[in-house]
Amino acid sequence: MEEKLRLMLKAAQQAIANAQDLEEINQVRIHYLGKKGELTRILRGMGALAADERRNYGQLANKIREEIEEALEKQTNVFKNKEKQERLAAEKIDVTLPGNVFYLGHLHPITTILNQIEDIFLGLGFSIAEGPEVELDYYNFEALNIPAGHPARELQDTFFITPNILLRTHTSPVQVRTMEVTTPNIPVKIIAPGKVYRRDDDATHTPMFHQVEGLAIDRQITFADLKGTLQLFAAETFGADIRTRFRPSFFPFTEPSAEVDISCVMCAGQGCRVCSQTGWLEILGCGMVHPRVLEMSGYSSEEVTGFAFGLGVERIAMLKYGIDDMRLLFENDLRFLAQF
Ligand code: 2NL
Repeated sequence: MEEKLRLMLKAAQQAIANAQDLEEINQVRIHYLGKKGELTRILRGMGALAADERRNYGQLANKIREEIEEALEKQTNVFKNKEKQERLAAEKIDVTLPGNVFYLGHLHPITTILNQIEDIFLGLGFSIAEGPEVELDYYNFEALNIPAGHPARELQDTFFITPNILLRTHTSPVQVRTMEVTTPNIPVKIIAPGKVYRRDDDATHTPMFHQVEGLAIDRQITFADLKGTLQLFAAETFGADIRTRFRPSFFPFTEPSAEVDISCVMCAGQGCRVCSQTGWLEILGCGMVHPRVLEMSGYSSEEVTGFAFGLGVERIAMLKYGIDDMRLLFENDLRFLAQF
């Protein structure tokens, strides 16, 4: 009997050692300790023994059951640990690996320059005025001293929607509208930034571009105020060392009129390819508001004077960033845009 039990223990230990996983361990448990298992079968055979023998073998059988249970539990833990190690290994992350790169967008260079220009004039006490891009002929031409048949209308190459409605060719109509609702109040100090449209398309012209126009009206506004304002704008935009030059010019809505050049940003005035060896770059047009323009919008040209100017944002951006083709700004090629 004892021999039987010891052999069974040996066989069970062997089977536990050979088990490959938790499932096989469970099979071993059922085979030896289950209701119809080996141990139960041997214990059943003890019915024929004497009482004291039965007690001895009973005790031995219990000890052996405990030993098998212990061996089973030990091996179960081994497999459970192994499983846990494998799961941890699978979940392990290498924190030294480079992360995923998320490419952030940024403002379009025109928006950046527009914001900078607005900040400069806000700092000088100007307010921002806005108006429609689809305009009436009156606000775009008539009120700016450009009557029907005026050669400037031909030159502007306007996109007409109806004979009376058009895409604004400059942001001046915004200032006209502002004067109309403000008169006779002074001072007026506004800038009008926004999109404008002209039938033009080459390396230095796109059919849509951005303008900032400025207007100041008050008693005794002089050309000196205009010069000081634009010199300050040029210095803030291109650097403190920049020089400006005012050349006589003509616009129907200003008298006198001037074009403003800055010393070349590439060669500082020495003469180079960018400034066509002149040392100067044209950046904007300006002048004293024509008395007729003031009167048409309800101001007395006897009591007030004003200055006005207009600049192309793309032109400023091209000079600041060294861009040689304006069309690049609107092709939305990220290889180009990501550089700014
Ligand atoms: C240029 C020239 C200019 C103005 C725009 C203006 C507006 C009003 C009255 C008078 Cl309401 N003048 N604007 C004046 C002079 C020049 O723009 O070459 N722009 C790119």
